[in-house]
Amino acid sequence: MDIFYSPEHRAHRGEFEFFRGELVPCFEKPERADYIHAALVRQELGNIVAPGSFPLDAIERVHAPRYLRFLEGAWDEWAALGNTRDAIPAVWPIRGFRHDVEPDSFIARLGMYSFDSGTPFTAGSWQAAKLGADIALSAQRRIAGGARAAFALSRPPGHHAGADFLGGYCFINNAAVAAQAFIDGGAHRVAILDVDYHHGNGTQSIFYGRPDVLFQSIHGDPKTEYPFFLGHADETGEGAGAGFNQNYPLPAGSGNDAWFAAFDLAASRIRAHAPDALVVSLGVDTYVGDPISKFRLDAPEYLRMGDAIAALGLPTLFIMEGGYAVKEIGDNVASVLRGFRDRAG
Ligand code: OKP
Ligand code: ZN
Repeated sequence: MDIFYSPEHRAHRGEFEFFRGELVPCFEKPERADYIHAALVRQELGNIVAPGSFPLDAIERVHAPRYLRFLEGAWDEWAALGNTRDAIPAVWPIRGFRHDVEPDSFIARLGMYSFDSGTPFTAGSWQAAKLGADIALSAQRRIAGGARAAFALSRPPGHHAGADFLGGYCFINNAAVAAQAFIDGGAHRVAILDVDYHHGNGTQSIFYGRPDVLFQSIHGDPKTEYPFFLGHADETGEGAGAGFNQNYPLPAGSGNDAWFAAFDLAASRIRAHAPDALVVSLGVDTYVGDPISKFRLDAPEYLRMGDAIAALGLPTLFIMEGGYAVKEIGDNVASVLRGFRDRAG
């Protein structure tokens, strides 16, 4: 399958994030994509293809224009204030605060458009996030043009980003942008399967009221796991979207069997939806060796995961999300693609 990639992802390079009261080097670092790229080339899993560039319109189909304008100008604004270090949000308008008045203060606007302090905004964050969306759209076009599968190899990830907020290392929701592009290209129904360890709160919120894009997410139980405030089993969609969202929260410590039991439930929902295309939010932070996550999937399970996804028999767009065991991330992602290829041909 074609692998859409650009080394320009390195433009986004956060310095520090808070971890247990300390500033530590960011877990979401450029080496992640470099290691994946190297493993896919080494294992000859596909041709590396440079992405095209798309107008912002396709991104504005799922993100608020004023949020994108803010992201696009954020670094210049921050730098004009005399700053050289990353911008990290520190104040948020929670319950009872106003959301209708956009403040003039940069740090207040950064807070308004974010939900955590773990997502540094750096000099190249906008460029890398926009490139990630271009990679997702390029891969989506390949599938719309008849390919069985494609892989959008990008960072930063996207599934925590909502219509008008960033967080969880995410700025633009690449999976949502791609799913919407399928719909805009004439697809009647799309399914998104989110296998990242963390609940895809951004993706869920974008499609929560819609019946055309089914969302299925297997993740650490938000009662104890990030992003904490969304991702419970009773969130099943609203209005016209009622019944088109399913979450499969599993306790921290869950292993292979529990994970694949949840996968089977998600797979039958996807089959029942009969989508024209499947978007996979591919995080491999379910791996037993992941430093910030608590599932216990062993390396060979990623082959099985790819095989099980291929068995759905759908045009499949893989989009890179999380995975922080950097030394193993390449082989784990390669295993998913190899498992897929060995079944799908
Ligand atoms: C992004 B993705 C560590 C606390 C957790 C946020 C995790 C975001 C994960 N300092 N920080 O879903 O892999
Ligand atoms: Zn994750």
